[in-house]
Amino acid sequence: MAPPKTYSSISAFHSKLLGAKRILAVCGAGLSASSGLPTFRGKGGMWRNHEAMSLATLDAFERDPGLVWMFYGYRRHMALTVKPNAAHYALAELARKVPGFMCLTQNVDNLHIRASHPPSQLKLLHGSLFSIKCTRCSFLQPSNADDPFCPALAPASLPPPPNQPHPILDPNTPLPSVPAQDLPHCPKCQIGLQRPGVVWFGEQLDHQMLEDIDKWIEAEKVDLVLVIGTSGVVWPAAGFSEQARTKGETSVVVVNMELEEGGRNNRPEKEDFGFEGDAAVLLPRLLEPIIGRMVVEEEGEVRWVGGRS
Ligand code: BV8
Repeated sequence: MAPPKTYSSISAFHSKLLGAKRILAVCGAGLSASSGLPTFRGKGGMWRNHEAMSLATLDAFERDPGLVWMFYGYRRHMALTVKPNAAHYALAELARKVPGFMCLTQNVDNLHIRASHPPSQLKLLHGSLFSIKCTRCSFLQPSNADDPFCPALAPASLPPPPNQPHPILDPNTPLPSVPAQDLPHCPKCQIGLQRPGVVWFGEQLDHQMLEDIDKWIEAEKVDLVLVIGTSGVVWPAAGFSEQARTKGETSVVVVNMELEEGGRNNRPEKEDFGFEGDAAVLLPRLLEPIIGRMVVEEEGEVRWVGGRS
């Protein structure tokens, strides 16, 4: 792995970090990439022979709920088989050390939560694979990690043969069609089909959450915005860093495997920073003056040494 190319000096960033009282983070799929979860760009953008984004719509679900549930059954299974990485733990520790830190994530994989990120400093912009809601009465099950979610979705949770891709990913292997009656129905109204508690394209984000984020950004100037592992293509998530900048004297810090990649509002201002490389390698280094160094105990317990008390 090539050493991260830094377009900015880490020491200059560290002095900015140590003076920062209010920090916002906007995270995307790149944050979970080194945990082993595909991003939406490149080959990760396709599921079998479907555009992943085309399956993340109410239309697709109404057209073929079995196919869309197989897609989400697979992503739930994958998210359960991987672990949070050092970047998730670094952000969680930053939240414990900096009360003025707020983390906005587009990721629905629950890895921030499994890294014990304080819930009051975390906003799940696009929901979670592990909350389930009724398409008819909106009855919500906030946390369900059944894998498979129901017997009909078992093919999506099969362990792949060693060193081979998951059989379900092979578009040449026919996907068992799942009739709607075999799909999960609402335990409350007994009628509605259940769906993953994620925000699909064309659907509004949670209104109260958007209001809370707006209030947090507008309350006081934001010193730093960390834009981590996101292509900045999806709205309204892509707009928060510029909104924070409007309060003035804000440095936007992009952490991405490809800094030059298009999409993101790439007009770095002189106070901004850019660090190119794996977020799981870069974030612990960038946040070290505050969070210290991560130590993983035998049983996998994570603790921090050093840093700001
Ligand atoms: C809405 C949940 C009101 C489901 C998701 C304004 C302009 C244009 C379009 C719109 C607009 N306003 C609204 C729209 C429409 C649409 C939109 O933004 N379309 C885009 C595609 C143009 N937005 C919506 O529909 C939103 N709703 O606006 O409602 C409304 C309604 C109708 C019409 C108008 C208004 C709802 C959007 C939410 C959709 N749900 N997820 C699911 O996951 O299945 S979005 C989903 O895709 C993710 O959550 C995420 O947001 C997005 C993927 O983006 P990224 O996370 O950035 O991932 P990506 O793969 O693209 O990039 C990865 C990056 O990481 C890359 O830069 C790569 O270089 C980097 N990387 C890779 N490895 C690493 C790394 N970096 C560091 N380390 C590594 N190791």
